[in-house]
Amino acid sequence: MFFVFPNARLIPSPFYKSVVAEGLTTASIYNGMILPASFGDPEAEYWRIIEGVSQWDVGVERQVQLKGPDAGKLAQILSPRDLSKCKEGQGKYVPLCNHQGTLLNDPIVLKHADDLFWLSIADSDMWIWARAIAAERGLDVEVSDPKVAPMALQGPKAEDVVASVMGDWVRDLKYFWFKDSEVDGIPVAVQRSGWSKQGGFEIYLKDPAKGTQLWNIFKEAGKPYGIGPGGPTTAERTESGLVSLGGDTDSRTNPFEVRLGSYVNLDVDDDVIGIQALRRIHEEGPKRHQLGLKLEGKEPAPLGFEWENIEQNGKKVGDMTNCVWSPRMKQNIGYALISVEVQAGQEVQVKREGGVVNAELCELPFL
Ligand code: THG
Repeated sequence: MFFVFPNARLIPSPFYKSVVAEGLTTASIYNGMILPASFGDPEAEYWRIIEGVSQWDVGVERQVQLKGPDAGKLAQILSPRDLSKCKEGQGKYVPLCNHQGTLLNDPIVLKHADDLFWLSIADSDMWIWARAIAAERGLDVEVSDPKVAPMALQGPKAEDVVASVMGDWVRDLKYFWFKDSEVDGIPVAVQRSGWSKQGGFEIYLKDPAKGTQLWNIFKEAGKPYGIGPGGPTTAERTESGLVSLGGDTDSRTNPFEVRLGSYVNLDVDDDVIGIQALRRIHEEGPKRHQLGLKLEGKEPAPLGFEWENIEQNGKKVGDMTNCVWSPRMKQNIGYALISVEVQAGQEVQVKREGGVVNAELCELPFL
Protein backbone atom coordinates (compact mmCIF):
# COMPACT_ATOMS: atom_id res chain seq x y z
CA MET A 1 0.00 0.00 0.00
CA PHE A 2 1.40 3.35 -1.04
CA PHE A 3 0.09 6.59 0.38
CA VAL A 4 0.99 10.19 -0.38
CA PHE A 5 -0.26 13.02 1.76
CA PRO A 6 -1.91 15.32 -0.80
CA ASN A 7 -1.15 19.03 -0.83
CA ALA A 8 -1.28 21.80 -3.38
CA ARG A 9 2.50 21.76 -3.85
CA LEU A 10 2.53 18.20 -5.13
CA ILE A 11 0.96 18.10 -8.57
CA PRO A 12 -1.07 14.94 -9.19
CA SER A 13 -0.52 13.11 -12.44
CA PRO A 14 -3.77 12.45 -14.33
CA PHE A 15 -2.75 8.76 -14.07
CA TYR A 16 -2.15 8.82 -10.30
CA LYS A 17 -5.41 7.04 -9.40
CA SER A 18 -4.64 4.39 -12.00
CA VAL A 19 -1.16 3.62 -10.72
CA VAL A 20 -2.41 3.43 -7.13
CA ALA A 21 -5.11 1.00 -8.32
CA GLU A 22 -2.35 -1.00 -10.08
CA GLY A 23 -0.60 -1.45 -6.71
CA LEU A 24 2.16 1.19 -6.73
CA THR A 25 4.75 0.38 -4.05
CA THR A 26 7.78 2.58 -4.81
CA ALA A 27 8.07 6.06 -6.24
CA SER A 28 10.34 9.06 -6.37
CA ILE A 29 9.81 12.80 -6.73
CA TYR A 30 10.47 14.53 -10.04
CA ASN A 31 9.43 17.99 -11.26
CA GLY A 32 7.21 18.43 -8.19
CA MET A 33 5.30 15.25 -9.03
CA ILE A 34 5.29 11.57 -8.06
CA LEU A 35 7.24 9.31 -10.43
CA PRO A 36 6.06 5.70 -10.08
CA ALA A 37 8.99 3.28 -9.97
CA SER A 38 7.71 -0.15 -8.95
CA PHE A 39 4.60 -2.20 -8.33
CA GLY A 40 6.21 -4.75 -6.05
CA ASP A 41 7.98 -7.07 -8.50
CA PRO A 42 10.98 -5.18 -9.95
CA GLU A 43 12.35 -8.32 -11.64
CA ALA A 44 9.14 -8.99 -13.60
CA GLU A 45 8.78 -5.27 -14.34
CA TYR A 46 12.31 -5.20 -15.79
CA TRP A 47 11.76 -8.24 -18.06
CA ARG A 48 8.47 -6.82 -19.28
CA ILE A 49 10.38 -3.83 -20.69
CA ILE A 50 13.00 -6.09 -22.29
CA GLU A 51 10.66 -8.75 -23.68
CA GLY A 52 7.10 -7.42 -23.66
CA VAL A 53 5.37 -4.13 -23.05
CA SER A 54 5.27 -1.95 -19.95
CA GLN A 55 2.88 0.92 -19.18
CA TRP A 56 4.35 3.98 -17.45
CA ASP A 57 2.87 7.08 -15.80
CA VAL A 58 5.50 9.62 -16.82
CA GLY A 59 3.35 12.68 -16.19
CA VAL A 60 6.46 14.03 -14.43
CA GLU A 61 7.85 14.79 -17.88
CA ARG A 62 6.13 18.15 -17.85
CA GLN A 63 5.92 20.52 -20.79
CA VAL A 64 7.29 24.05 -20.92
CA GLN A 65 5.15 25.58 -23.64
CA LEU A 66 6.56 28.42 -25.77
CA LYS A 67 3.85 30.17 -27.75
CA GLY A 68 3.98 33.28 -29.89
CA PRO A 69 5.86 34.85 -32.81
CA ASP A 70 9.25 34.43 -31.06
CA ALA A 71 8.70 30.84 -29.81
CA GLY A 72 11.24 29.38 -32.23
CA LYS A 73 13.72 32.12 -31.46
CA LEU A 74 13.46 31.42 -27.72
CA ALA A 75 13.78 27.65 -28.22
CA GLN A 76 16.99 28.24 -30.18
CA ILE A 77 18.41 30.77 -27.70
CA LEU A 78 17.89 28.21 -24.92
CA SER A 79 19.45 25.35 -26.87
CA PRO A 80 23.01 24.89 -28.16
CA ARG A 81 21.68 22.28 -30.61
CA ASP A 82 20.79 23.72 -34.04
CA LEU A 83 16.99 23.65 -34.34
CA SER A 84 16.80 25.49 -37.69
CA LYS A 85 16.00 22.29 -39.60
CA CYS A 86 13.53 20.94 -37.04
CA LYS A 87 10.21 20.35 -38.81
CA GLU A 88 6.64 20.58 -37.53
CA GLY A 89 5.86 17.23 -35.91
CA GLN A 90 9.52 16.55 -35.13
CA GLY A 91 11.15 16.17 -31.73
CA LYS A 92 14.82 16.58 -30.87
CA TYR A 93 16.79 15.69 -27.76
CA VAL A 94 18.66 18.82 -26.62
CA PRO A 95 20.93 19.85 -23.79
CA LEU A 96 19.99 23.18 -22.19
CA CYS A 97 22.90 25.03 -20.57
CA ASN A 98 23.52 28.17 -18.56
CA HIS A 99 26.01 30.89 -19.52
CA GLN A 100 28.87 28.81 -18.08
CA GLY A 101 27.99 25.86 -20.35
CA THR A 102 26.70 23.86 -17.38
CA LEU A 103 23.82 21.46 -18.06
CA LEU A 104 20.48 22.68 -16.68
CA ASN A 105 18.19 20.17 -18.33
CA ASP A 106 18.00 17.70 -21.24
CA PRO A 107 14.50 17.89 -22.68
CA ILE A 108 12.98 16.62 -25.87
CA VAL A 109 11.94 19.69 -27.88
CA LEU A 110 8.67 19.13 -29.74
CA LYS A 111 7.98 21.56 -32.59
CA HIS A 112 4.22 21.79 -33.14
CA ALA A 113 4.39 24.90 -35.36
CA ASP A 114 6.67 27.88 -36.00
CA ASP A 115 4.94 29.64 -33.09
CA LEU A 116 4.40 26.67 -30.75
CA PHE A 117 7.05 24.52 -29.06
CA TRP A 118 7.08 22.22 -26.03
CA LEU A 119 10.16 21.47 -24.01
CA SER A 120 9.45 18.07 -22.47
CA ILE A 121 11.69 18.48 -19.47
CA ALA A 122 13.76 16.44 -17.07
CA ASP A 123 13.86 17.31 -13.37
CA SER A 124 14.53 21.05 -13.01
CA ASP A 125 12.36 24.16 -13.21
CA MET A 126 12.70 25.46 -16.77
CA TRP A 127 9.65 27.75 -16.72
CA ILE A 128 11.54 30.21 -14.48
CA TRP A 129 14.55 30.06 -16.79
CA ALA A 130 12.60 30.35 -20.05
CA ARG A 131 10.52 33.29 -18.77
CA ALA A 132 13.58 35.13 -17.48
CA ILE A 133 15.48 34.69 -20.74
CA ALA A 134 12.43 35.70 -22.83
CA ALA A 135 12.02 38.88 -20.78
CA GLU A 136 15.72 39.78 -20.82
CA ARG A 137 15.89 39.33 -24.61
CA GLY A 138 12.62 41.25 -25.17
CA LEU A 139 10.95 38.34 -26.98
CA ASP A 140 7.28 38.16 -27.92
CA VAL A 141 6.46 34.73 -26.49
CA GLU A 142 4.32 33.31 -23.70
CA VAL A 143 5.87 30.64 -21.48
CA SER A 144 3.30 28.40 -19.80
CA ASP A 145 2.50 24.95 -18.43
CA PRO A 146 -0.12 23.41 -20.77
CA LYS A 147 -1.01 20.63 -18.24
CA VAL A 148 -0.07 17.85 -20.61
CA ALA A 149 0.90 14.45 -19.21
CA PRO A 150 2.80 11.72 -21.07
CA MET A 151 2.06 8.03 -20.58
CA ALA A 152 4.69 5.70 -22.00
CA LEU A 153 4.41 2.24 -23.56
CA GLN A 154 7.87 0.71 -23.66
CA GLY A 155 9.19 -2.60 -24.89
CA PRO A 156 9.30 -4.63 -28.13
CA LYS A 157 5.53 -5.20 -28.09
CA ALA A 158 4.65 -1.53 -27.48
CA GLU A 159 4.23 -0.78 -31.17
CA ASP A 160 1.58 -3.49 -31.62
CA VAL A 161 -0.36 -2.20 -28.62
CA VAL A 162 -0.23 1.43 -29.74
CA ALA A 163 -1.12 0.46 -33.33
CA SER A 164 -4.11 -1.55 -32.10
CA VAL A 165 -5.46 1.56 -30.35
CA MET A 166 -4.37 4.36 -32.68
CA GLY A 167 -4.04 2.66 -36.09
CA ASP A 168 -1.18 1.35 -38.19
CA TRP A 169 0.01 4.87 -39.05
CA VAL A 170 1.94 4.93 -35.77
CA ARG A 171 4.30 2.28 -37.20
CA ASP A 172 5.58 4.88 -39.69
CA LEU A 173 6.50 7.47 -37.05
CA LYS A 174 10.25 8.06 -36.99
CA TYR A 175 12.18 8.41 -33.71
CA PHE A 176 11.00 11.47 -31.73
CA TRP A 177 8.43 12.39 -34.44
CA PHE A 178 4.88 12.88 -33.22
CA LYS A 179 1.35 13.48 -34.41
CA ASP A 180 -1.78 14.95 -32.81
CA SER A 181 -4.65 12.53 -32.63
CA GLU A 182 -7.65 11.35 -30.57
CA VAL A 183 -8.58 8.20 -28.68
CA ASP A 184 -12.32 7.90 -27.96
CA GLY A 185 -12.51 11.69 -28.19
CA ILE A 186 -9.55 12.20 -25.82
CA PRO A 187 -7.02 14.63 -27.32
CA VAL A 188 -3.47 13.25 -27.41
CA ALA A 189 -0.15 13.57 -29.22
CA VAL A 190 1.59 10.29 -30.07
CA GLN A 191 5.37 10.22 -30.27
CA ARG A 192 7.90 7.46 -30.86
CA SER A 193 10.06 8.03 -27.78
CA GLY A 194 10.59 7.04 -24.17
CA TRP A 195 13.30 6.69 -21.58
CA SER A 196 14.41 3.19 -22.55
CA LYS A 197 16.22 1.73 -25.54
CA GLN A 198 13.70 -1.09 -25.96
CA GLY A 199 11.48 0.91 -28.31
CA GLY A 200 8.11 2.42 -27.66
CA PHE A 201 5.82 5.40 -27.68
CA GLU A 202 4.64 8.20 -25.49
CA ILE A 203 1.00 9.26 -25.50
CA TYR A 204 0.81 12.90 -24.37
CA LEU A 205 -2.58 13.37 -22.71
CA LYS A 206 -3.92 16.90 -23.35
CA ASP A 207 -7.04 16.67 -21.14
CA PRO A 208 -5.98 15.96 -17.53
CA ALA A 209 -9.55 14.92 -16.64
CA LYS A 210 -9.23 11.86 -18.90
CA GLY A 211 -6.23 10.10 -17.31
CA THR A 212 -8.04 7.07 -15.92
CA GLN A 213 -9.95 6.55 -19.15
CA LEU A 214 -6.79 6.74 -21.28
CA TRP A 215 -4.85 4.45 -18.92
CA ASN A 216 -7.60 1.81 -19.10
CA ILE A 217 -7.86 1.93 -22.89
CA PHE A 218 -4.18 1.01 -23.26
CA LYS A 219 -4.30 -1.46 -20.38
CA GLU A 220 -7.15 -3.31 -22.11
CA ALA A 221 -5.49 -3.18 -25.53
CA GLY A 222 -2.26 -4.48 -24.03
CA LYS A 223 -3.77 -7.53 -22.32
CA PRO A 224 -3.15 -9.92 -25.25
CA TYR A 225 0.50 -8.76 -25.16
CA GLY A 226 0.93 -9.27 -21.41
CA ILE A 227 1.08 -5.55 -20.58
CA GLY A 228 1.69 -4.53 -16.99
CA PRO A 229 2.52 -1.38 -15.03
CA GLY A 230 6.11 -0.23 -14.64
CA GLY A 231 8.30 2.82 -14.74
CA PRO A 232 11.67 4.00 -16.00
CA THR A 233 14.18 1.53 -14.54
CA THR A 234 17.71 2.34 -13.45
CA ALA A 235 18.81 -1.12 -14.62
CA GLU A 236 17.59 -0.80 -18.22
CA ARG A 237 18.59 2.81 -18.69
CA THR A 238 22.05 2.16 -17.28
CA GLU A 239 22.62 -0.87 -19.51
CA SER A 240 21.44 1.32 -22.40
CA GLY A 241 23.67 4.28 -21.54
CA LEU A 242 20.98 6.93 -20.96
CA VAL A 243 21.87 9.94 -18.82
CA SER A 244 19.79 10.91 -15.79
CA LEU A 245 19.97 14.65 -15.21
CA GLY A 246 20.70 15.43 -11.57
CA GLY A 247 21.64 11.79 -11.01
CA ASP A 248 24.67 11.55 -13.28
CA THR A 249 25.27 15.31 -13.44
CA ASP A 250 26.20 17.88 -10.80
CA SER A 251 26.28 21.67 -10.65
CA ARG A 252 29.39 21.85 -12.87
CA THR A 253 28.72 19.17 -15.50
CA ASN A 254 28.84 20.23 -19.16
CA PRO A 255 27.35 18.26 -22.08
CA PHE A 256 30.75 17.05 -23.36
CA GLU A 257 31.46 15.28 -20.06
CA VAL A 258 28.35 13.11 -20.26
CA ARG A 259 28.40 12.10 -23.95
CA LEU A 260 25.98 14.82 -25.07
CA GLY A 261 28.57 16.66 -27.15
CA SER A 262 27.02 15.37 -30.38
CA TYR A 263 23.89 17.38 -29.50
CA VAL A 264 25.87 20.65 -29.32
CA ASN A 265 26.41 22.59 -32.56
CA LEU A 266 29.30 24.95 -31.95
CA ASP A 267 28.40 27.11 -34.96
CA VAL A 268 24.96 28.22 -33.73
CA ASP A 269 24.52 32.00 -33.39
CA ASP A 270 26.40 33.85 -30.68
CA ASP A 271 23.13 34.73 -28.90
CA VAL A 272 22.58 31.09 -27.85
CA ILE A 273 23.03 30.85 -24.09
CA GLY A 274 26.27 29.18 -23.08
CA ILE A 275 27.67 28.80 -26.59
CA GLN A 276 30.80 30.89 -25.91
CA ALA A 277 31.56 28.79 -22.85
CA LEU A 278 30.86 25.56 -24.74
CA ARG A 279 33.22 26.58 -27.56
CA ARG A 280 35.93 27.30 -24.99
CA ILE A 281 35.35 24.04 -23.11
CA HIS A 282 35.42 22.13 -26.39
CA GLU A 283 38.66 23.79 -27.46
CA GLU A 284 40.39 23.25 -24.13
CA GLY A 285 38.99 19.72 -23.94
CA PRO A 286 36.73 18.59 -21.09
CA LYS A 287 38.43 17.52 -17.84
CA ARG A 288 36.08 14.63 -17.08
CA HIS A 289 34.30 12.01 -19.15
CA GLN A 290 31.62 9.41 -18.55
CA LEU A 291 32.52 5.72 -18.70
CA GLY A 292 30.88 2.49 -17.64
CA LEU A 293 31.94 0.54 -14.55
CA LYS A 294 31.71 -3.24 -14.20
CA LEU A 295 32.04 -4.01 -10.51
CA GLU A 296 33.28 -7.17 -8.85
CA GLY A 297 30.79 -9.06 -6.72
CA LYS A 298 27.72 -11.21 -7.21
CA GLU A 299 25.22 -9.48 -4.91
CA PRO A 300 23.09 -6.46 -5.95
CA ALA A 301 24.63 -3.35 -4.36
CA PRO A 302 22.79 -0.25 -5.59
CA LEU A 303 24.00 3.31 -5.05
CA GLY A 304 22.34 5.22 -2.22
CA PHE A 305 21.69 8.95 -2.08
CA GLU A 306 25.27 10.01 -2.78
CA TRP A 307 27.98 9.55 -5.38
CA GLU A 308 30.84 7.28 -4.33
CA ASN A 309 34.53 8.05 -4.75
CA ILE A 310 36.58 6.29 -7.41
CA GLU A 311 40.30 5.90 -6.79
CA GLN A 312 43.27 4.75 -8.81
CA ASN A 313 46.60 4.08 -7.11
CA GLY A 314 45.13 5.51 -3.89
CA LYS A 315 44.21 8.85 -5.49
CA LYS A 316 40.69 10.12 -6.18
CA VAL A 317 40.07 10.25 -9.95
CA GLY A 318 36.29 10.56 -10.16
CA ASP A 319 32.85 9.62 -8.89
CA MET A 320 30.51 6.70 -9.37
CA THR A 321 27.21 8.48 -10.13
CA ASN A 322 24.97 5.44 -10.33
CA CYS A 323 25.18 1.71 -9.65
CA VAL A 324 22.64 -1.03 -10.24
CA TRP A 325 22.39 -4.80 -10.66
CA SER A 326 22.10 -5.71 -14.34
CA PRO A 327 19.82 -8.72 -14.78
CA ARG A 328 21.18 -9.32 -18.30
CA MET A 329 24.88 -8.90 -17.44
CA LYS A 330 24.48 -10.52 -14.02
CA GLN A 331 26.73 -8.03 -12.28
CA ASN A 332 26.65 -4.57 -10.75
CA ILE A 333 27.20 -1.85 -13.35
CA GLY A 334 27.49 1.89 -12.98
CA TYR A 335 28.64 5.15 -14.48
CA ALA A 336 31.90 6.88 -13.72
CA LEU A 337 32.27 10.64 -14.10
CA ILE A 338 36.01 10.53 -14.13
CA SER A 339 39.22 12.33 -15.12
CA VAL A 340 39.96 12.09 -18.86
CA GLU A 341 43.39 10.77 -17.88
CA VAL A 342 41.70 7.54 -16.84
CA GLN A 343 40.58 5.34 -19.74
CA ALA A 344 38.29 2.45 -20.65
CA GLY A 345 39.99 -0.90 -20.03
CA GLN A 346 41.66 0.28 -16.82
CA GLU A 347 41.00 -0.94 -13.28
CA VAL A 348 39.79 1.39 -10.53
CA GLN A 349 38.64 1.06 -6.94
CA VAL A 350 35.25 2.27 -5.73
CA LYS A 351 35.12 3.28 -2.06
CA ARG A 352 31.79 1.78 -0.99
CA GLU A 353 30.12 1.66 2.40
CA GLY A 354 31.02 -2.00 2.85
CA GLY A 355 34.62 -1.54 1.69
CA VAL A 356 36.67 -1.09 -1.46
CA VAL A 357 35.33 -2.76 -4.62
CA ASN A 358 37.41 -3.30 -7.75
CA ALA A 359 35.86 -2.29 -11.06
CA GLU A 360 36.78 -2.26 -14.73
CA LEU A 361 36.09 0.80 -16.87
CA CYS A 362 34.41 0.40 -20.26
CA GLU A 363 32.82 2.50 -22.99
CA LEU A 364 29.04 3.15 -22.84
CA PRO A 365 26.49 1.84 -23.58
CA PHE A 366 26.95 -1.56 -21.93
CA LEU A 367 24.37 -3.25 -24.19
N1 THG B 1 10.16 11.51 -22.64
C1 THG B 1 9.68 12.77 -22.67
N2 THG B 1 10.27 13.77 -22.03
C2 THG B 1 11.37 13.53 -21.31
C3 THG B 1 11.93 12.25 -21.25
C4 THG B 1 11.30 11.21 -21.93
N3 THG B 1 11.95 14.55 -20.64
C5 THG B 1 12.93 14.26 -19.65
C6 THG B 1 13.84 13.14 -20.03
N4 THG B 1 13.07 12.02 -20.49
C7 THG B 1 14.73 13.61 -21.11
N5 THG B 1 15.87 12.79 -21.25
C8 THG B 1 16.05 11.90 -22.30
C9 THG B 1 17.27 11.32 -22.43
C10 THG B 1 17.55 10.47 -23.48
C11 THG B 1 16.57 10.17 -24.40
C12 THG B 1 15.33 10.70 -24.23
C13 THG B 1 15.06 11.59 -23.20
C14 THG B 1 16.85 9.27 -25.55
N6 THG B 1 18.09 9.26 -26.02
C15 THG B 1 18.52 8.37 -27.09
C16 THG B 1 19.97 8.06 -26.82
O1 THG B 1 20.62 8.80 -26.08
O2 THG B 1 20.46 7.08 -27.36
C17 THG B 1 18.35 8.95 -28.48
C18 THG B 1 18.80 10.38 -28.64
C19 THG B 1 18.91 10.82 -30.09
O3 THG B 1 19.50 10.05 -30.88
O4 THG B 1 18.49 11.93 -30.45
O5 THG B 1 15.98 8.59 -26.05
O6 THG B 1 11.71 10.04 -21.91
N7 THG B 1 8.58 13.01 -23.36
